[in-house]
Amino acid sequence: ASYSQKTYAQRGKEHAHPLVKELFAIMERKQSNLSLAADVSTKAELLALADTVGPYICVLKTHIDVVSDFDADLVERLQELAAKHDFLIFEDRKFADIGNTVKLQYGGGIYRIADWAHITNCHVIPGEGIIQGLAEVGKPKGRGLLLLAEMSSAGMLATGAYTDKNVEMAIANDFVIGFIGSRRFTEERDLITMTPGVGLHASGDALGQQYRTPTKIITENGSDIIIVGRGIYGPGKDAAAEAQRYREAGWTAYLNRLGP
Ligand code: BMP
Repeated sequence: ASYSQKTYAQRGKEHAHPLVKELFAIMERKQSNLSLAADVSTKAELLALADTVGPYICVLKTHIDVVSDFDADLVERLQELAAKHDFLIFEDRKFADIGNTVKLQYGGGIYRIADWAHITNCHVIPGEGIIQGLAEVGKPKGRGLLLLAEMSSAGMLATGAYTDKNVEMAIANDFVIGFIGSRRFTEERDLITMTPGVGLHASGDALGQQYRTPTKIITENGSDIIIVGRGIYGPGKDAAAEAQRYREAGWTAYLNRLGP
C-alpha cells in the first residue's frame, strides 16, 4: 500500500528516523496534522501565540529572524512550550548557500538554529553539498531536514526536473526527512510532505501567496501536514478557535484519505 494509505501511527512504528517516529507519535497523540506558521514580530507575541495554539499543533514553524527582540531566552521559552504542549519546532530558514557556509549559518551566528530547531529546510540550488554541510551539524544532534521541492507562491520556479532532483537527493540522504511541497512525492521511502499555502477561506494575498484547502492537500494530494499562518492568527481572528478548526479540518481530511 502507498504510505498515504497507512495511518500515521503505523508509519511511525515502521520509520527508521527517531525524529520522524516522534513526529508521527505526536500527531497520533494529539490527532493533529496541523503546523502553525507563527510569523509575528516580537518575542512576547510569539510566546503568547505558541502557548495559545500549542495544544492543537504537531509542529510550530518559526521565522526566528523576524523577531525584533530575539534573545537566547526566547529559544529557552519556546523549548519549554514545546515540552508543555508536545510539539516539535521547525525553523523555516530556507538555507541556500554552499555546504561550508550553511554549516556556519545553521550551527552558529546569533540564532544557533541547530541547537533548538528539530527541523529546518533548504533549497538544493547549490547542489547536494548543501545537504552534506547541514547534515554535518544537524545529524549528530538528531535533527531532520526538509527540501523545498515546490513552493506555494504564484510563478514559483521549482517545477519539473528541479522538483525531481529534490526527490532524488532526498532519497539518497538519510538526514533528509521530507519536503515542503503540495503532494506526496515518492514511495521509495517514507519521506513526509509539509504543505504551506493552506487556507479554508482566503484564496491568496497581494504578494503571490496561493491557498489550497486541507481536503485538496491531504485527502487528494497525499501530503502529511498542513502549515497555516494568517488563517489562524490574522486580524480579528480568535487564534485558539481557528487552530481548532484547522486541526479538525486537517484530521478529517486525513481520515477520509485512509478510507473505510
Ligand atoms: P500564511 O499561511 O500566513 O500564508 O503563511 C505561510 C507560511 O509558510 C509563511 O511562513 C511562509 O514563509 C511559508 N511558506 C510558504 O508560504 N510557501 C512556501 O512555498 C514555503 C514556505 O515556507
